[in-house]
Amino acid sequence: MSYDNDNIFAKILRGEIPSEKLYEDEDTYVFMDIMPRADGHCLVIPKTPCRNMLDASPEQLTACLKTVQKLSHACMQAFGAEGITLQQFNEAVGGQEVFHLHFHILPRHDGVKLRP
Ligand code: DGP
Repeated sequence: MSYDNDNIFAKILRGEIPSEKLYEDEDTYVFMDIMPRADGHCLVIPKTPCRNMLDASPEQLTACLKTVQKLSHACMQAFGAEGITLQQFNEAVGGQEVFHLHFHILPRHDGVKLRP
């Protein structure tokens, strides 16, 4: 499967579409999900082209997961969360809608279900 340079997250990385940035480093970018299923729902993406986890290099996965852990701690503190749900979809049949690798960070509170 190929990488489409015109996917929405590639446009966000190029600054062609606005995003609510939470964090950035040399390898990764984090921004709020436009359709949040929990307070603080954000997305971690690599800055380099990558269709999904199946297409990722070890370096891209390592960089993303380091940022996922860092931002999970930050979200726990910022949103007073008691836990984190991670979600990551691969290919349309696996639930993927935007074809640039991303990890959903979903801060969780006791008794509060994820919004649909
Ligand atoms: P999925 O590929 O199934 O993980 O879904 C893509 C997610 O990306 C979904 O939760 C909504 C979010 N999303 C889609 N378009 C935009 C956008 O333009 N901006 C932001 N911030 N999030 C988006």
